[in-house]
Amino acid sequence: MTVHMKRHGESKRGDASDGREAVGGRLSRVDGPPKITGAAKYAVEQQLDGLAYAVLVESTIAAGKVRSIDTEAAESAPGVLRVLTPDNIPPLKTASDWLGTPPPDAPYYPLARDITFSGQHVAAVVAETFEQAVAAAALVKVSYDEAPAIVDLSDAKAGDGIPIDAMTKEWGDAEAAFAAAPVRICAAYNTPREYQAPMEPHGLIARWQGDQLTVWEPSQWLDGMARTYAEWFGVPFENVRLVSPYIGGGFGSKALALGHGAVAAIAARMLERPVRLVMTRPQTFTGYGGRAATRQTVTIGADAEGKIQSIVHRGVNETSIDGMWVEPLGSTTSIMYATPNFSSRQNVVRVNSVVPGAMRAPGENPSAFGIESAIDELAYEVGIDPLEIRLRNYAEEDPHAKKAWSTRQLREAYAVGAERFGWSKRSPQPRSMRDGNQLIGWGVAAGTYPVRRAYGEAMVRILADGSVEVESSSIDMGQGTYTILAQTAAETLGVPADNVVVKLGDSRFARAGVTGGSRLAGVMTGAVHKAASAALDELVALAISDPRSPFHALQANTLVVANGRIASPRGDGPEVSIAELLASVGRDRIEAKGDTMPANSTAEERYKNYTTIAMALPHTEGDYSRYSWCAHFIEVRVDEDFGTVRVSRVVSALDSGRLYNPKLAESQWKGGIIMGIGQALLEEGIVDRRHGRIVNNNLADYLVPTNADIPDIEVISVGIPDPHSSALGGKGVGELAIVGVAPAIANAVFHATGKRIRDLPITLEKLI
Ligand code: MCN
Ligand code: MOS
Repeated sequence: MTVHMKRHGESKRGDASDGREAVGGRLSRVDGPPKITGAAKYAVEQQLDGLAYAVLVESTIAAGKVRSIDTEAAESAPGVLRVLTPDNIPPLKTASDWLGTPPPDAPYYPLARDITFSGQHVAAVVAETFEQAVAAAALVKVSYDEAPAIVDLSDAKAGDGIPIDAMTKEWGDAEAAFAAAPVRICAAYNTPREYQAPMEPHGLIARWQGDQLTVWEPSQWLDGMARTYAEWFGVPFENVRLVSPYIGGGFGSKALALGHGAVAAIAARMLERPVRLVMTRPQTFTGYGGRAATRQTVTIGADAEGKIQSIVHRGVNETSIDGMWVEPLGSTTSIMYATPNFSSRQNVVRVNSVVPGAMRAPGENPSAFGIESAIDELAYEVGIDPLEIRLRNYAEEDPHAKKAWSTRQLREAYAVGAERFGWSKRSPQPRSMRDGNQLIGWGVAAGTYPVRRAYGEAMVRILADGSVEVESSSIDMGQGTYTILAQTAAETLGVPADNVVVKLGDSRFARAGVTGGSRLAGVMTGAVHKAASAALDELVALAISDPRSPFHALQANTLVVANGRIASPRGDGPEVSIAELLASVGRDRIEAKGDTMPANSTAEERYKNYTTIAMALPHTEGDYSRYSWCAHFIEVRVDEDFGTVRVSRVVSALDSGRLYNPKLAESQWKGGIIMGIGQALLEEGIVDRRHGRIVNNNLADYLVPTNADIPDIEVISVGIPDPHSSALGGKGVGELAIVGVAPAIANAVFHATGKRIRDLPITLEKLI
């Protein structure tokens, strides 16, 4: 078989005319062919001379102290170069956090003596080969003084936790309004620990050349991670280069430099050799925290028609003993429905686990499970349709910020979704629809995610052959950055997308902030548009003003560039290709670096924008409140005898504003919905209460959906361009669609069975 590879795949040349290459076109993923054929080289696949291999040794207790580490057997094992322990590694400096908060002047040891969770790095073995390192790591003997651990939120020792006052949201008098309301519901909803589980585990190769550090590491944030490495080792930011050309998924887990990275970089420095460290699958469950387990109580008071008078919400999430993670449980609760009285508060509880982390739509996702289940309960209590109750309580403005929505096509999403799903044929009573011994249930729920905005930078080059290069230290972990930036440059410059090469994943390129909070597409299409516009202006100016240009005599003040060719707007002059024009004026390139920072920004502000999240623009800044929205309509079939739940149909209508590439946005939405099905029915980190350890820390036991679990999913865009959300009118896509899936399924399960499941995942023993 011959594999014919072109940079941007095969099929689109002929598609140029149908608009696929422009912004808004359905161009296929330009990184698809290299990924499918294996040509794409992932970060840790670099072959470097003298590469040594590090393997981590992790704590087997969840609380206590390391008494001693016996490394003798490991040190004399074949091929071993060094065994690192807390006693023989140099201390690093503590790095600032992602807000850029100045760190305490305290040393940082990525190998621990004080144990606060099971799976903490305590030692590492470096050897000539990976196999030798694995074998020797098994010979490291760690003895501990064990202390009692708080295993999870339900542990009696856990207590009520610490109030996070910054999360408190209140207006009106929610308690009094609830007490006076004729219809009242109050219920508690729980979500377990969940894990990002990307295909590619965490890992890196670190190499020092003098005081220059190069790190090949899958990364959602090259500049932020480079800053952390630089601060740890006390070298200038410019001395650290992060390289991350392809990423096998992140889902929030790869945005920060982590302890294992510090260990590998220390080993590389000590040995003066490049060191590769790749986590085992079990290690990925504690190398970075998954979604925090949460508990929330939602109390709703309404009038007899189901109009909400009051919402009282109390939430708690787990965090670690020495780290802080807040999973904002009141985020969806406070904006989804109009209510004159509202109160939301949140606590965190410290448990002996790794500090929880970001996982697709942190906050909004578990928050929606609470409020979107509760509103369904209210609908049954009042006796009206679950879709109707949502419309009756539709928030015409942001009830918390008291600002107009920039755009909110949620009513349209309800209408279109209901129509496509056939919602009007739903029979209202639970257990009233069946097919043989399968109980059929139809559920609806809404979802939302804020539009996070920041400034971006990009380099655009028009080269001598007329092709275009776009460079950015942003990344593509599968969501489509390579493709949409090619489309943006192609459209702005008037060249075929096939002639655009997008280079990402190297911190030497124009800087980029974090790929998190579904902000990258909006930020980077804006930056590329700006840089490409500047390059185009320069090209046109050159064509008009350079005496050697064929357009010089035309006396035009502008020209048109389309399909890689330049002509006068009236079509009455010459017409040449970009390459011919550059040749005629003796230029081998035009280069423009553009950023969307305010023009008077200082170098310090620019650095801060790309290496911290401190400069992110609030989604309620100015006159508007900016969110993406969606409505999920889901059918489940529950086996009456066995309690097994299958999702048999999903129709979702989503408002992400203007779509840069509908094909990719649809794929993102489907991915989010699939992850939501996993969350609803399968995913749960199970804690061994004796050892405070996640027992199902592998992909055989931590269940994620496979193709057989997934029915046809129909996604429909109802967005309109939103000029307040981004330069090109798009809102966030990546995280939106997971939000609301789990409650839509739980609501469908109630409709099917009459059983309200308020603890995820909805497993069969909860139904029989
Ligand atoms: N898009 C679009 N129109 C818009 C916005 C986005 O067509 N108006 C499409 C583009 O293809 C774009 C993609 O959606 O590349 C995602 O854009 P955006 O919503 O801005 O999200 P980011 O690029 O910032 O990606 C991060 C986001 C997050 S935060 C998580 S978590 C997540 C997600 O993307 N992790 C993913 N999607 C993922 N997809 C894959 N395959 N792997 C992951 O780890
Ligand atoms: Mo996404 S959890 O913000 O990387």
